Order: sequence, then structure tokens, then C-alpha cells
Amino acid sequence: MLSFNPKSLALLSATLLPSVLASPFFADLYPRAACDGNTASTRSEWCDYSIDTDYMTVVPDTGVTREYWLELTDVTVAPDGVSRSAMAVNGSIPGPTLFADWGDTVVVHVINSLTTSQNGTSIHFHGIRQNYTSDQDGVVSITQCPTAPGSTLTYTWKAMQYGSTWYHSHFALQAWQGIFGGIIINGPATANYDEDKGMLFLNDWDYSTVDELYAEAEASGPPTLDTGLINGTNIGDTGGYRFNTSFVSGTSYRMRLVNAAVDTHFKFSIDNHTMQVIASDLVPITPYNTTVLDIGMGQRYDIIITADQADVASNFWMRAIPQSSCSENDNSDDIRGIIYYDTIGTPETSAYDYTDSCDDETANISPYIAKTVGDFFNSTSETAAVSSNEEGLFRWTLNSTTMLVSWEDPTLEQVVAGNTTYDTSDAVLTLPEANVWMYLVIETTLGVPHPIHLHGHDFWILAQGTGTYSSSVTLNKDNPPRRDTAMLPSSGYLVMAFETDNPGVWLMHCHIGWHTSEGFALQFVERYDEIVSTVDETRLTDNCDAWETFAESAEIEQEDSGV
Ligand SMILES: *[C@@H]1O[C@H](CO)[C@@H](O)[C@H](O)[C@H]1NC(C)=O
Ligand SMILES: *[C@@H]1O[C@H](CO)[C@@H](O)[C@H](O)[C@H]1NC(C)=O
Ligand SMILES: *[C@@H]1O[C@H](CO)[C@@H](O)[C@H](O)[C@H]1NC(C)=O
Ligand SMILES: *[C@@H]1O[C@H](CO)[C@@H](O)[C@H](O)[C@H]1NC(C)=O
Ligand SMILES: *[C@@H]1O[C@H](CO)[C@@H](O)[C@H](O)[C@H]1NC(C)=O
Ligand SMILES: *[C@@H]1O[C@H](CO)[C@@H](O)[C@H](O)[C@H]1NC(C)=O
Ligand SMILES: *[C@@H]1O[C@H](CO)[C@@H](O)[C@H](O)[C@H]1NC(C)=O
Ligand SMILES: *[C@@H]1O[C@H](CO)[C@@H](O)[C@H](O)[C@H]1NC(C)=O
Ligand SMILES: *[C@@H]1O[C@H](CO)[C@@H](O)[C@H](O)[C@H]1NC(C)=O
Ligand SMILES: *[C@@H]1O[C@H](CO)[C@@H](O)[C@H](O)[C@H]1NC(C)=O
Ligand SMILES: [Cu+2]
Repeated sequence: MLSFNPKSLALLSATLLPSVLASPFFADLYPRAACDGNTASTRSEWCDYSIDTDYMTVVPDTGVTREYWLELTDVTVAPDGVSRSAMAVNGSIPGPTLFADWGDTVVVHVINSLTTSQNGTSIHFHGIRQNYTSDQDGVVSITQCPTAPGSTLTYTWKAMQYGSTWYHSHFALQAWQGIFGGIIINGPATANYDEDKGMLFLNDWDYSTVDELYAEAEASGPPTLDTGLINGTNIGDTGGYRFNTSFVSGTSYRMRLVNAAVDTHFKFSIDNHTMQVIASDLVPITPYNTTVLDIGMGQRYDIIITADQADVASNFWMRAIPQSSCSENDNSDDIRGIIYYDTIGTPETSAYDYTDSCDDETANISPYIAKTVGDFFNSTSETAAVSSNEEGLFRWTLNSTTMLVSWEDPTLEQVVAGNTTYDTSDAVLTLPEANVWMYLVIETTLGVPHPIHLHGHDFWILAQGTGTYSSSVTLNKDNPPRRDTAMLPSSGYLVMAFETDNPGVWLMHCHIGWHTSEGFALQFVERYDEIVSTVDETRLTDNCDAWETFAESAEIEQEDSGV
């Protein structure tokens, strides 16, 4: 194979041509190593690889390890001027962004210093495939015990995909107390852009903590939240400031959107600008243009915006608009940021028209690396519903089962112990057969949409619609959208497919925080016989031992689903 190293060429030209230093390529914000595989005008390239490489089967071996330390603490914050208690990673919400190159090994040491709240923790790397590394998936009760206050747990995984995602706590409602941050894995892209603006988090936010709100959520239904944040900031009654970023006319910018809300579906837009969408979750797609983008909880979109509106105005609103079809927010019209060309001021621009809805972008999405879905080897369906438990608290069910798993007894530990039976409330589906297609239909007759997230796999969306699913519904098997989070429409169905190509224990759940805690989840025990050999047993056991010692002495009670 002809090998050509653009990095050495770039360095050579840089020494010869100082003007190159001012080019957008060098203006990229991020530390890069191994493979500086592209420039503003060659984003499809990546050293010996490219956007045409089938990243699902081929991964560069960079030999590089990226090591991070993340410390979780109890904090008091005032992201919009209003002060409340929260939790943060290294003191900030969002926490620090983790950077890697495609093919790097990522090592993250998570230090639990939540000594005031006495909360356990775990960190999940959302959408990361965890190929044969289920024990690094960071889900309490499933792949690990909670990490006790005062303890540290190290996660190690290979960056087999590239693009934008996030890490977040997978312990109780802690992700929405502020324990989250971005992950950027550098790689090729399906369209060119000049500069990378990095992560852009969309959050809902309340002046009560999520733990306080949960009491209301499970007793009387989802609470109306006070407001929302764009990348951790907004204006409130007593202060704050708006997220803002400057544009240079003619330059194109990449932004990496994440919906990190507990219970809000957003439509995102920038007045008078068009967004070119290049990836959905960690999947590069054939680019398409839109002015209003639907983003469900847990979903990500990589967008490119060309600064081509300087003659219209200097200041434009960026908007994250909660959709009232899904949930209520008291500050729906004012979750905004500012894009400015010259000097910052208050924008006077108006919003694009939209119809309130919690739609998915499915119809627009065509994965760039095309795949055909094979016929199913196994298939099943699950009906989502809600009922009240003995205490009169809401619990979500899938085929009448609400997940109830124990922090101190993770499924992986049961598998390591050789256990082959599970309690009904573990909500386990076993997938013993290797490399076959599983189809799963999720249905609901209730008028509530749910963002469904699967761990350890990207899944293919074979069908998604309203009404009752029947065999007359056409399944799209010819390169349908694939991603890790998709909407189950209200009073409708979602038909997902995935290959049993990753031994492990994998959670599937609704990404609405209240619903996860209320048991809207199931787990796949995939290729049981091969799981044990993928587990670092000492790490698993030591972390559980520390948790048990702590939980006993602090008399910790688990009141939620366990995930
Ligand atoms: C996933 O891991 C398995 C086992 O180590 C390996 O055979 C396979 O090649 C890996 N997949 C990719 C895409 O690297
Ligand atoms: C986070 O804080 C720890 C110390 O608590 C520090 O060692 C580490 O470098 C910080 N990490 C990042 C990514 O800033
Ligand atoms: C975690 O900390 C919060 C805030 O102090 C508290 O309300 C909650 O009960 C704690 N949760 C657990 C499970 O320890
Ligand atoms: C959003 O916040 C993260 C974390 O602080 C930061 O890395 C990123 O640059 C910010 N995004 C933008 C677009 O400024
Ligand atoms: C713009 O953002 C900066 C922080 O990056 C902040 O200090 C400033 O107040 C913001 N401007 C407005 C008008 O909100
Ligand atoms: C989308 O917008 C970009 C940038 O404005 C433009 O270059 C491209 O041709 C547009 N693509 C489509 C499919 O309209
Ligand atoms: C800016 O956007 C608004 C709302 O979509 C539209 O009415 C207006 O015509 C646009 N202005 C220009 C100059 O394109
Ligand atoms: C759930 O119930 C449906 C309808 O009774 C049934 O067809 C399906 O097999 C059940 N799924 C599981 C995993 O038991
Ligand atoms: C094995 O599973 C059964 C049923 O869920 C449970 O009662 C038992 O405690 C488990 N044993 C171990 C060692 O996890
Ligand atoms: C098929 O899937 C069901 C779960 O829906 C599981 O119980 C069964 O073991 C699977 N069978 C095979 C052969 O994979
Ligand atoms: Cu839900």
C-alpha cells in the first residue's frame, strides 16, 4: 500500500511558509498526536485511512494512550445567576472534554470525591462501542458496583469510532446533577470545514436538584423544569450570561451538539443560518442541510455552519427550544446563545418557523459507510407502559417488567460467578448465538415519546412510526440510519436491529432520567460463554468490596431501578 504522511508534509510547509501557520488547520483548538490526517480542505482524509474506511471493521493502531484524571465533587453553582447545589467534574459543568484520535487507547481515572453528598458513582462513555470490554461500560448494577466516595476507578477502552460523544454518570440521577462532559475523537469527516468550535451541550435546568424533583416525578409525573442551559450557561432573573461565540464572515465552523437534558427534547437552530449535518451520534452520514434540527436526549449531531450572514446583521440568536409535546419548561423561549460577527450585542433576529413535536431526524439520515441489514435470526417485541407500584409511585415497564437491579450485585459479577439464571426483575434477554441479527420491536400505546439508547452497539432503525406495529409495516434494511439513540414515537413503534458481535452485558433504556430511574430498561446478556474472559475480575471485585464496606457503614439505601 502506498503510504503518504500528510503530517510531515504539513510540518515541512509550515517551516517554509509562515502563512500556513495562520490557516484554519493550525487554528484547531485541540491537541493532536499520531495522525494529523487532514486540513480544512481535506477533511475526508486520515493518513492511511479515510472517510471511506469501514470503521466498523477497520481501526487504526496508533499505539497512543490518552490518559485522563477526572475528579467528581459536590459544588455550588449559579450557571444562570441563580445559586444551587450540584455536582461537577473537575469543578465545571460541563466537565473537561476528553480528546483522542481514532485508534487511540483512552484511559480515564475517575476519582470520587463526592464526600458531602456521600454519593457512589460510575462513568459511562455514551455510544462508545466497548468492543469486548463490557466491564468498562460504567453502568452501576450491570457492569460494576458504584465507586464509593474516596475511591478511584480506572476505565480503559479503544477509540474504534470517531466523532462526538459524551461521558456521564450512570449512577441514579447524577448525570443531571452535572456529572458529564464531552468526548471528541478526531478522525475524517464527510464535509470540509475551517474551524472546530468543539462541544455544545444543551441542558434543561432547575433551581431544585434532580433528587428533589424525582420525588415529584415518581409521585405525580414529570415536573415542569425552570429553564435550560447552552453549554452550561444562560441568563436568569438574577444574572448569568449567554453562551456566545464569534464568527468571521466566510469561515465555516464545526459544532458538536449533545442533548444532555434529563427530560427535554430540543429543536436547535441559529437564526438566518443553515446547518450542514455530517454525523448522527458516532456515525458519519451523507451531509444534509437543515435550518431546524430535532435532538432527543442522549443524541448527538455534528453540524457545520458557514458564516454567510454578515450582511443581514451582526448578532444572531442561537436557540434550543424545548418541545412541549414532550415536557414542559417555564423558560421555553429564552434558552438562547449569541452568534456575533463584529461586536457582541443583543440580537434582534427572529426564529425559523417550526411545528412543536418530538420528531427524529431519521428521514434525513443516510450513513456514509453503507450497510445492509441481514434477515433476523431472533426477534422479539416489548411493550412500554407505566403503572403505579405498591407505594403509589410510577414505574415504567417493558412487557410488564420494571427493571430492579442492585448496586451491590452487578450482572457482570453474576456472570463471572457462573450464574445462568436471573430474577424476572433483572429484565434480562439472553443472546447466546454469535454474529446473528437480533430484531427488537419496542411499542407503546401511550402518548409519550422515549429516546431509546442501547449500550455496546450502534443499532439500525428498521422502522419508526405511529400506530400499532404489524407485519405489514415495511422494514428498511437498505442502509437505514444507524446510531445509539433513537426516538420511540408517542403511541408508536421503533424497530431496531443489531448484530450479536460484542460479548457482554449491555443495558438498553429510555434516556429520560426519570424513566431510567423508574425502571424503563432491560439488559442483554450477549454471548454468555465468552463474557468472563473479557472481564478484569480484580478490578470488578475490588470496586465492589469498597462499595459494600462504604454502603454498610453509611447505611445507604437504594430507592430507584438501580440503573
Ligand atoms: C473487537 O474485538 C475482537 C476481539 O478482540 C476482535 O477480534 C475484533 O477485531 C475487534 N473489532 C474491531 C473492529 O477491531
Ligand atoms: C482534573 O483534576 C485532576 C485533579 O483533581 C487533575 O489531575 C487533572 O489533570 C484534571 N483533568 C483535566 C482533564 O483537566
Ligand atoms: C446523592 O446526593 C444527593 C445530593 O446530596 C442526595 O439528595 C441523594 O440522596 C444522594 N443519592 C444517593 C443514592 O446517595
Ligand atoms: C463548551 O464547553 C466545553 C467544556 O467547557 C468546551 O470545551 C467547549 O469549547 C465549549 N463549546 C464552545 C462551542 O465554546
Ligand atoms: C459572552 O461570553 C463570555 C464568556 O465566554 C461572557 O463573559 C460574556 O458575558 C458573554 N456575553 C454576553 C453578552 O452574555
Ligand atoms: C448545504 O450547505 C452547504 C454550505 O452552505 C453547501 O455547500 C451545500 O451545497 C449544501 N448542500 C445541499 C445538499 O444543499
Ligand atoms: C432572517 O430570518 C427571518 C426568520 O426566518 C426571516 O424572516 C428573514 O427574512 C431573514 N432575513 C434575511 C435578510 O434573510
Ligand atoms: C413480550 O410480549 C409480546 C406480546 O405478548 C411477545 O410477543 C414477546 O415475545 C414478549 N417478549 C419477551 C422478551 O418476552
Ligand atoms: C444467581 O441468580 C439467582 C437468581 O437471580 C440469585 O438468587 C443468586 O443469588 C445468584 N447467585 C449469584 C452468585 O449471583
Ligand atoms: C432469542 O431471544 C430471546 C429474547 O427475546 C432469548 O430468550 C433467546 O435465548 C434467544 N434465542 C437465541 C437462540 O438467540
Ligand atoms: Cu422514557
